[in-house]
Amino acid sequence: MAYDQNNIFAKILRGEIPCEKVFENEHVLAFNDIARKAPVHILIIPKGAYVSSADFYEKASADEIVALNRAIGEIAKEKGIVESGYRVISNHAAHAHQEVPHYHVHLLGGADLGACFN
Ligand code: DGP
Repeated sequence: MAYDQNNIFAKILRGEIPCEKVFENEHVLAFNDIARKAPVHILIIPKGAYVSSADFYEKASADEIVALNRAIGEIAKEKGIVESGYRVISNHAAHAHQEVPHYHVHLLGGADLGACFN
């Protein structure tokens, strides 16, 4: 699937649409999810143009991959949810109901999220 430059997260990255930014560095932007599913619900995205996790892990540089994964831990620490716990989810394509075709990770926490699989 080709990257769509008009997807909503591309517009956020270009500053065309506002977001509640919680973290930013050279490779990564993170902001609150507009449809919050937990007290902490943050979307962590690479600044590069990657459609989904398969695309990102195939094409991104090691620096980009490390930066995104390290940002998850840094934000969790900043939000004070490392001890209580958190969940990291990334939806890839149709069966996972990925809505926005720019790779993103959901960081959820701040309350008991229930069991993921049972
Ligand atoms: P997914 O199904 O994994 O592609 O989830 C996309 C998430 O993006 C969903 O939880 C809602 C969120 N979202 C969609 N549009 C916007 C937006 O304009 N701003 C923000 N902050 N979040 C958005």
